[in-house]
Amino acid sequence: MTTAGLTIERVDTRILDVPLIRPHGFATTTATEQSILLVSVTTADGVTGLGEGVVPGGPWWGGESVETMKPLVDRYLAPVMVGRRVDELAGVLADMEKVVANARFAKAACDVAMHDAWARTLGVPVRDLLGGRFRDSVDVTWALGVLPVEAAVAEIEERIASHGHRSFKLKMGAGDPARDVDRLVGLAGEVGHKVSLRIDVNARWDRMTALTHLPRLADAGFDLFEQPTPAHDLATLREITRRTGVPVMADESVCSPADALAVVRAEAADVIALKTTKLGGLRESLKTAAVAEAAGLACHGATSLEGPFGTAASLHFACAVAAVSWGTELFGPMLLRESYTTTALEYADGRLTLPEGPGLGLDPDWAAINHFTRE
Ligand code: MUC
Ligand code: MG
Repeated sequence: MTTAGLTIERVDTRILDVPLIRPHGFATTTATEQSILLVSVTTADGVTGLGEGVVPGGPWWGGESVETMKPLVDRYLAPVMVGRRVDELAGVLADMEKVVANARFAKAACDVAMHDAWARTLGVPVRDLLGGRFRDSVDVTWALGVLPVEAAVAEIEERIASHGHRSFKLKMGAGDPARDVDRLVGLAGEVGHKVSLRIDVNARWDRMTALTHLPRLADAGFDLFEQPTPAHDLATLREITRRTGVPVMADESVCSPADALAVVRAEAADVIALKTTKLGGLRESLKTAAVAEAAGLACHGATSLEGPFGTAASLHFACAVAAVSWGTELFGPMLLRESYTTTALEYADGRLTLPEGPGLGLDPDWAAINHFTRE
């Protein structure tokens, strides 16, 4: 390895469309495939690192989509990276801020690809660049889309039997709140005694709706309320935290270290959904986790339904950072009907184990990638 060899020679991007094993219903849309912007960074030494630009099912979540990310990377972010060393991450990210504001999902793909290339060049796992070994595996919560009670119970029973999951997240916010709550209270009656249940409303309820209906879910034994109300309204999030006695997780409210500080100051949540995608990558995620840890808030290793490379990046992060102490939901690759890596991530007994090997620990299956590449 030479220092000149660390220099980024090219950045390539392509959009993959990968079918899901079953439709995944969110509050305002249902996904049947996942689109992924695959960013590859290649150095003068011929080392290639990969990152994924991924949002959960489209721009409804945060305004970015693979279709917005690709031109931003191709036209604005790639020129910042080309000619720079892959170990100049802080400098490259600072220079990216001069040409592109926000666009954190797009920047995350670039940040992860650079981490992968840098770690591969050094022959170490990405975890070593994030502080080194803290844990080797993480607990994985499975998320169900919006489903009727019978179908949800059947899927939970199947996931317990097949993969040993012990915690489940249920999407809400799609229908009439009272009926939605009836549905989940019924579900809790069926399986709540043997698994942990959480909800995610994706910020779709207003204050009155949340304060009216969440107590019923608290009484039914739900263990966590994820982002019941809009991202900016920290006062309502705090009220919910105070009134229901169930931990509240901030997701849409925390897309940066500064957002985390605002949630801490407002005492608006007990847990922060730490997504390396929405936060703009691994370095910004380290800053966010530090804010949370200093304030005594737990972090949950959350997902935007990334594929294997994006999930591996979040797994390396969760295995390096003590503050990711409230489990994870890094199940994305299991929701994809097929993969595009030569080896698969190891899911067993409701847990995910860090793969061996340099970089992200996964290698691309280019034939599969070509198959899923959008023309
Ligand atoms: C979100 O809002 O948390 C994570 C799991 C899921 O079903 O949706 C994603 C995004
Ligand atoms: Mg969420």
